[in-house]
Amino acid sequence: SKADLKSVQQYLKENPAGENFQYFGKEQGKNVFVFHLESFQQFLVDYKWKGQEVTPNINAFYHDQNTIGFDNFFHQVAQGKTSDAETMLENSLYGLPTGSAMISYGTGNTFQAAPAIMAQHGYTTAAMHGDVPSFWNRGNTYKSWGYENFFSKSFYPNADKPSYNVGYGLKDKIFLRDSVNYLQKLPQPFYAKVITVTNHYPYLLGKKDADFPQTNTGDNTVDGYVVTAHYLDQAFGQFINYLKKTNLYDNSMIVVYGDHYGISNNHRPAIAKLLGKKKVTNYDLAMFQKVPFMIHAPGVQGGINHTYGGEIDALPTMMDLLGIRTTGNYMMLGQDLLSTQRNQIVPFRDGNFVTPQFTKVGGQVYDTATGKLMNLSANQKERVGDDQDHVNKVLSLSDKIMTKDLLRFYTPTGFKKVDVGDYDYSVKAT
Ligand code: GP9
Ligand code: MN
Repeated sequence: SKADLKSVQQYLKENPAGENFQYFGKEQGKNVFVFHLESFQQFLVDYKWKGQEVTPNINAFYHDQNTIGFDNFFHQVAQGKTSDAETMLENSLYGLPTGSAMISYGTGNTFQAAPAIMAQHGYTTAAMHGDVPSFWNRGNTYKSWGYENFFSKSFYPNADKPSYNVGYGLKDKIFLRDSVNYLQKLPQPFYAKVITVTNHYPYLLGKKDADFPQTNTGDNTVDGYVVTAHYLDQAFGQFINYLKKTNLYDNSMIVVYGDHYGISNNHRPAIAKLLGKKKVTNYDLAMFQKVPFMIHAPGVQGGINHTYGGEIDALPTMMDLLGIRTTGNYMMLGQDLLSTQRNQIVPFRDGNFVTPQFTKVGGQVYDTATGKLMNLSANQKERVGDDQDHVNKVLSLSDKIMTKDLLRFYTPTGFKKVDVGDYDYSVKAT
């Protein structure tokens, strides 16, 4: 109802994080790539096994002088995994506590998502994925989000060839090689999202593609992770090279993110071995939920940024660089990671959270800086309580927006409502 909408508006008014004028608009008008690293965790960045970097290309990208790399950035998904990561990245709204927002609400709800916003700023928009459009209800959801183009499996030559596929669709190297043909033809500037799949549980890869030694934790579902991550990294490296060859690299802002963990908390002994620890605490597991978020922005000086944030914050950050004002206009629940007025509270979908001071998990509070279990003073208790209230509030507001379809009652200034009838993703016979 309108009253629910008011409570969201009130919250946003009380929790503004303005843009950062040093970054605002620095990437305005550039092409935008959103590169989805499947099941990719931050610990892989600069990680070495048997003396070799697992992901040399992603590492080089992370340390590039024009890349802003975030090292305290967390995934915030629950069961919706990839789909809820996409929902957060492109709407700055949370996924659901159970199930998937794209499946439950992607068809029918009103959204004011990144592709629609970009299209209204003169961008061509496209999503690319080497599987069928019904997976995670992408085929319908992307229309609601205003994607003009969705290149899925049937757009890719020989997509059914067994040697082209593993797990959840086209192998990343083939998928990305063939995606370039479409990207080159898109009218510029464009906003393009590329979703990889090969680095997905159970981390299987044929002999021909496996080019990295397995780890030796003894846990079968874990030890192939670096092998597929390495494959993804090679695919990423090739893709960046295509961009350089086609001159897309220099006039593009490239956003790279990991969607969620690849190794679940059920594998504690293996995680301990990977991290070189005797055993892992709940704190360690919370930190293990960090995923990459990197923005290669040719117009700014890069560096590693230590702010605490998560997937919910990605969109306001991108919009800042692109010169599109969101504060006070869009119903986005995240805060610009580059803003100096951020609250740095990172809610997990189960109500736990991380701040630069406190890591609240499993009913206990750890000191985020040291990882030590805390004996809270009265004052600290109060602060933890306040943070918890904030987390509960923002999650429940997000759920209200999603489950009650509140955005249909509000249209941001300068935004034209999406009409799903405008889009048709079926393959045109050639
Ligand atoms: C499916 C792929 C994997 O298309 O995105 O989804 P996930 O299992 O990671 O949620
Ligand atoms: Mn995923």
